[in-house]
Amino acid sequence: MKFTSLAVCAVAALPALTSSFSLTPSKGQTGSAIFSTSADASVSQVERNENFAKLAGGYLFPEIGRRRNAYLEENPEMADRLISLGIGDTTMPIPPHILNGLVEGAKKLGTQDGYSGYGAEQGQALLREKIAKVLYNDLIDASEVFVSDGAKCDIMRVQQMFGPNVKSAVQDPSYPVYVDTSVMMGQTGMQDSKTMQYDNIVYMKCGPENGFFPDYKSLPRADVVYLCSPNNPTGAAATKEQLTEIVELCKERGSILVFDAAYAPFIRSENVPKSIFEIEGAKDVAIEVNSFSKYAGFTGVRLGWTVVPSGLKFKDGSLVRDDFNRVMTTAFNGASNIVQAGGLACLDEEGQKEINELIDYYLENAKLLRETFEKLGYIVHGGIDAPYIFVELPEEVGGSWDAFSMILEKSQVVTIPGAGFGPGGEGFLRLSAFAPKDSVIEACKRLEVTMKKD
Ligand code: PGU
Repeated sequence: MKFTSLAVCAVAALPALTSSFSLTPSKGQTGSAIFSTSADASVSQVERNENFAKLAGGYLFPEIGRRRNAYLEENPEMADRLISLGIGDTTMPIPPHILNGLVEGAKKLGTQDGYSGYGAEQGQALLREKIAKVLYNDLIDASEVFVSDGAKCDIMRVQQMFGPNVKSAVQDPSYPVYVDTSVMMGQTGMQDSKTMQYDNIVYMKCGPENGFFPDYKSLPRADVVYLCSPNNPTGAAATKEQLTEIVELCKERGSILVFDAAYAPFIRSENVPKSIFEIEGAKDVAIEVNSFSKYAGFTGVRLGWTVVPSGLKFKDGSLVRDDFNRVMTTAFNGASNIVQAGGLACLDEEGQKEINELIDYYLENAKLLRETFEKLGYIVHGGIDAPYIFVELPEEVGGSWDAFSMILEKSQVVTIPGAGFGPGGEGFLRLSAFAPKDSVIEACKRLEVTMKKD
């Protein structure tokens, strides 16, 4: 493996963005003056939200896209060779029964009887009931389910509900939305340029040494604890014992657990809960965000849900569900009625069967990726109950952004550097199994050459 000859970008974490938009100065202006002169008609008198100025760079995934595009601009002949194992975006078409649900949902809108306008902001009653029954075995009630346009959007809404005065704890590394939205909400101070951590966030280190599960007990208390299982980016799936421990701890410390179960259908192992509500006492401490994105190839269709238990209370005794309902009714107008029809189709027997087949397909890809790196002598995590594999990089690589650049340049395979998920991700590389099987096989062939150890 040779890293030295490459013009790699040696940054430890996500660097500040150079905008990919072309800002053309208007007549008579110089390029630099466009940002600074008060004579510029486009400069308002509105103060910038200071929290946005704290964000250290752009959002991770567009930054990956920007680097891929920059590479292709310089090497247009490589366009056809490029394989994306970067962003976790589904590639398989929506299977027939679920697709039919969407089509029928759309057709209904063309009939007088079937037409519907603004839906219930919390989602259609039938879909909420089916989610509670089929996915939670009635461990929760339909009235605790809020249907939405996706888990990412719900994480921001949960943050809006909590507001600026809470302290959040995140797994490190973690899906960057938890930290970025905490910063946007004003919960944090600045990012320390050495540790790459934001002030007033509790970073719960998750590495091979603790089985990628946080040791919350030994860390300062937080008001809100974000936990994702199966995990993005590490691919680790928490056991029943681990989840029981964190639920008990949150109860003891008076924290609210926000459990992100977006990858739940990938769980195939025994003793790995698909929902936090399988854990005794979880309804006293936890909210669960979830999504149809990875279940059914709905990343572009957009459908998710959040479960807020009816008994969960804030310190003053008020109900968390009431405030979340206030956010949903005020700033959301219900998921698309067409899409909710697709969601219903996902939850009947045929839909469930189609979903399982899709998941099997991606898990097979994950296995191929895992085996490729293992054969080369790397330590590989994840990829068993999750669509991501997390590869330990040898020290001589220099950094995960270096590895990202090297693989892009030498193999034309897009990956995600672990450092993009927080400082704890440095030294790792995430590869996504969401890709056509042929592409994964081809990527594995190329990686066998590029990642060969000397
Ligand atoms: N939660 C987790 C843990 C995720 O990894 C993702 C997507 C979501 C929620 C988003 O769910 P939606 O229901 O589709 O909103 N993670 C992908 C996509 C990244 C992004 O944020 O655009 C990934 O590659 O990590």
